[in-house]
Amino acid sequence: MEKRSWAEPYKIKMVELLKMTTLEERKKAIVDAGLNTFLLKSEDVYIDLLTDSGVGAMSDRQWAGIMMGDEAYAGSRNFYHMHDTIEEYYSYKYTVPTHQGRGAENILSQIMISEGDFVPGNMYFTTTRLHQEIAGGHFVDVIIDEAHIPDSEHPFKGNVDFIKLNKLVDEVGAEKIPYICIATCVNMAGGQPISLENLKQVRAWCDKYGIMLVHDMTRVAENAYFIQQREEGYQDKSVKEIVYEICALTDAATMSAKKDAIVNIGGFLAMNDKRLYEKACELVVVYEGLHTYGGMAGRDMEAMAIGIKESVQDNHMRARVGQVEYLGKLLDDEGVPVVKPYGGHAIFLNAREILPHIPQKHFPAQALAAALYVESGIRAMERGVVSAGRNQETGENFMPKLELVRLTIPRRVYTQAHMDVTAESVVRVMKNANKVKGLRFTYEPKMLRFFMGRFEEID
Ligand code: PM9
Repeated sequence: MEKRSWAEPYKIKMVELLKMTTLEERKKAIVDAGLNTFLLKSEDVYIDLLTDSGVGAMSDRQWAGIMMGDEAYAGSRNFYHMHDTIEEYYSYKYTVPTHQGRGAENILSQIMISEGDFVPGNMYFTTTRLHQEIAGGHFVDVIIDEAHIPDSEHPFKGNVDFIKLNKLVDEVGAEKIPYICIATCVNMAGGQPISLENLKQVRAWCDKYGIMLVHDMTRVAENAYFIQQREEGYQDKSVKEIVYEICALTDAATMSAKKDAIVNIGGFLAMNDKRLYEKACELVVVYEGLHTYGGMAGRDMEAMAIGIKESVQDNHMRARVGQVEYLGKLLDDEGVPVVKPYGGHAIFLNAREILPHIPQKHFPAQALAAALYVESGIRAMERGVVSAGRNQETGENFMPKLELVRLTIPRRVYTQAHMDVTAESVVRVMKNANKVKGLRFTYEPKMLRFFMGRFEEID
């Protein structure tokens, strides 16, 4: 077969210099950080694969847009540009800007959820579930079982399981379900897409029960790319067309624009219903800012409008996902256990298999992320029992089937050689896996403990 590589559709105009550290410096840095990669100083990190959130490289057009910021308190022209772009590319009629994704989740949860409600979703996300719980709701996982199996090759692990969804309605009644929250390219499952076929069925299910369909569209373009590559009937459609089709099936959306829309800060809540929009406007002025900026500067709204247009280009997506796949294949070839199929934004290491001697209660993924940093200065993120947190009612730890370390690739930032170095480092850590020790908390925050929790090794 003819080979076509995924080279980037851009060239590099400016570079950010990195500090190289010694092994001794890294050992000290990780202990100072309580063995939590979130608490490392960025300047002590060589290749930063903590997250793809707010860390993408903006284009020359986006930087030019920054200079066009209209910093009026009210009615900035950049807001209208962003608003119109969201309607044109994502279909939603009304947009309420927020400082980032969780700002939108807070407002939506406060409006929609009453004490004792249930919110089904295709796997939890940390901030999303917390806002649902703060509003008095309970999250219910309705993703297909394959999503919890790291080496299942199901092409659409983000799909909804209707047996689980129907069981929930039978048990609690449709009136206790204010909405269903569907994420595109499900983060905690390993960046796994939902198919359009499944999403259309969710739409029909919502119509049948009169339940609203909310879209966590943080990584919608990556999901659209996978649909183009994998779902029958979509090979000739552009990512842009598929993105629009996905959004048009849903009633409202929360967006962390720091991911797919390639901006350093920003998000929004968008919807088609005017009443919901009016309620959201009432709350945005309390928590975020006026309804025409919601916590963002004019320049940031401009960068977002431009970023949205760039994010749905087929060439961009091919290179974006191509780079993630490139890292996945390197690791796979070396026998490193990773979540399959490869995700859209990250490669997830299966810490259970890499560190079989550490039981889940001693946080193998947290320990693996710390060990990788010490080995080479690469910063990854735990996505296992620490991230899952505790059941707010029983106080027990959630014990997720997936105990993963996420190597998250920022958009348009690192080169193929950085991916090579990353894969080599993971292999070296794996070869010395028996030296990695389990951990315990020395400080455990009550909420979102993965951000600021501190740990020590258990001898
Ligand atoms: N995701 C990530 O690194 C950043 C914070 S959590 C470590 O993956 C989804 C699917 C997300 C997400 C953030 C948010 C919240 C909502 N939904 O971070 O508030 O992946 O902009 O968005 C992170 P904000």
